[in-house]
Amino acid sequence: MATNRTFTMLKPDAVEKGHIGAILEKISASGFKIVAMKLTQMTTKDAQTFYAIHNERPFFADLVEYMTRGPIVAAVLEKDNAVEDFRTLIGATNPADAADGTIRKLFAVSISENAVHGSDSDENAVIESAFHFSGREMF
Ligand code: IDP
Repeated sequence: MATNRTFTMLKPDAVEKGHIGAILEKISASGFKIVAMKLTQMTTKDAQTFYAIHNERPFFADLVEYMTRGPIVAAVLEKDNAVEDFRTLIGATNPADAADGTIRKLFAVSISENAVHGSDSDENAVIESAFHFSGREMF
């Protein structure tokens, strides 16, 4: 059964470019309620653990370097069908393939620096939320 929460990060490129406000506005306007949020920076070990599923991929070292180079906004979002609806809102991994109006189409630089993360399953939403937030930080 689908849960009603997903996990997101506004990635270092989006924060560097000053897009936090615009992206959060789009998330809120799309019906997501923020139930946890913070500005934080991942360590190398954090990023290697968070993206462990990609550790054999050729882009893994660059991904870890990118995700640790500056602050991110981590947040937990609530909405019916949150995981699927948020993946639709952010668009395809490669902004060149992302639909018009999606967050990646509007704000991403490239397939690697693609502005925003969204959990790809309910199970991962729970794991990723717990990676960044304690129970008392989620409302
Ligand atoms: P997703 O973020 O759309 O779920 P994943 O395949 O899980 O996409 O990849 C995780 C992240 O790794 C992407 O968001 C992107 O930052 C990076 N990435 C994925 N594929 C590539 C690639 O082919 N080259 C460089 N970076 C990539």
